[in-house]
Amino acid sequence: MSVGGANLKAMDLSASQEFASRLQYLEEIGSTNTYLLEQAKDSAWPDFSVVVTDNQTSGRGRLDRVWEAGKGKALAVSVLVRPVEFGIDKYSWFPLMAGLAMHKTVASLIDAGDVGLKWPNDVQVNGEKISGILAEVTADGEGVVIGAGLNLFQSKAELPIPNATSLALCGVHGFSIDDVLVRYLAALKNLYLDFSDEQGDPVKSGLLESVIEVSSTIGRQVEVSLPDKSKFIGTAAGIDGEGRLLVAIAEPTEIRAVAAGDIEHLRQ
Ligand code: BT5
Repeated sequence: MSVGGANLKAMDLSASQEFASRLQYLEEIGSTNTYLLEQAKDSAWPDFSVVVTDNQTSGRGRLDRVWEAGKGKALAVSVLVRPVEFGIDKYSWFPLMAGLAMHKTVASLIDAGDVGLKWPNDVQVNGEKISGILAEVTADGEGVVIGAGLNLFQSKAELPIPNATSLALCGVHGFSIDDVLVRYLAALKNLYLDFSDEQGDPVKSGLLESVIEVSSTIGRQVEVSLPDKSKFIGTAAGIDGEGRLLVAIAEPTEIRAVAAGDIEHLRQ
């Protein structure tokens, strides 16, 4: 077992340590995902290795976007999984699984507020983004680095977009990084083990049902922006067995399955 040595002593992560096969705390890093993708080339980083910082200087979002959080203000965590019970065709479930784990984390901490999972994996409180997920396949195609950012201590002025929030802004105070991280890792590990036990079957493992249960997207009118920049409006009707969002269109009447893209919740 390896830990972050001297760095880890500066930050007590003893509760979180229990859930990681290897845990490294970094005082500063460009991107925990980039770092762990590089480390993943080495088998000394086993399944469920974790890298964490509260000072990520070049955080990455999906589709080359940026994740921004000031020093000491947010949690950035990346988890390396090397599944043996199922193959790459099931990897599309990791972002949703991580979003669900983060949803559980946030919901367990805040007293009041509506916590929702906006497809595919933004956690929002009262419609404001508190967490984002970026999952990336390792160079050998046999693993995934699941990155998550969670806003902890930012004031409104310290957040990069107006439609964002932090745990502090939701009235959660007096917690340590370890308090938050242990909830996320425990939730993610449970979901991952259940999913592995069922060879990556989202129905038998209960993952699909749990994701649908906390989804704030299903049932809403949404505008979908596809990676090719085309857009359409419809009603989010469900999530299929591959984690795709099913959107019902009126004209022509059809259901479209969206694998990758951005969703805007429209007012009903
Ligand atoms: C995400 O992308 O939300 C994925 C964010 C993943 C960050 C983690 S931190 C650990 C790991 N290491 C990394 O380098 N990344 C991962 P996306 O859905 O594309 O959303 C990006 C958009 O969210 C930006 O364009 C902003 O509009 C907004 N945004 C950026 N920073 C934010 C923040 N701190 N809070 C809320 N919204 C933010």
